[in-house]
Amino acid sequence: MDYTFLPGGGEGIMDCLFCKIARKEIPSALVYEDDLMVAFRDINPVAPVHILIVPKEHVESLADLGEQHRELAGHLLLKAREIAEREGISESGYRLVSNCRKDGGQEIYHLHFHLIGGKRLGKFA
Ligand code: D5M
Repeated sequence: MDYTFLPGGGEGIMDCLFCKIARKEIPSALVYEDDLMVAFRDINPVAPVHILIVPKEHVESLADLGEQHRELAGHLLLKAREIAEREGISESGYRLVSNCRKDGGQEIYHLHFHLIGGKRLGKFA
């Protein structure tokens, strides 16, 4: 199959690191999975809890979400809340953030939310 039509110079479904993690081709510390998403621990945690919430569909960033992703977007948010509860950080609080494109500091061009908590977090830059 020809994936060169995809944005990002051909970097897409086959090459994408988070697609590979979702397909279990690369191991991860998985904390949750269903038909639409996976959640796994960030390899470089910035807090005691640092989990990545990742759709299985290859959407590049928050800026690339469309009307067709309405259900998926809601699902990711509600599951993030559930996972936070399961991780025991719901009462003390946490941060859910998605770095979007260059100025947002996005490194992996597959949509993801960082669920970060377990300590008092500093304010934004
Ligand atoms: O965040 C990308 C995040 O992805 C960053 O916090 C490191 C994390 N990362 C990179 N490779 C892996 C693997 N293999 N497992 C788990 N976590 C990983 P961004 O918002 O794009 O800067």
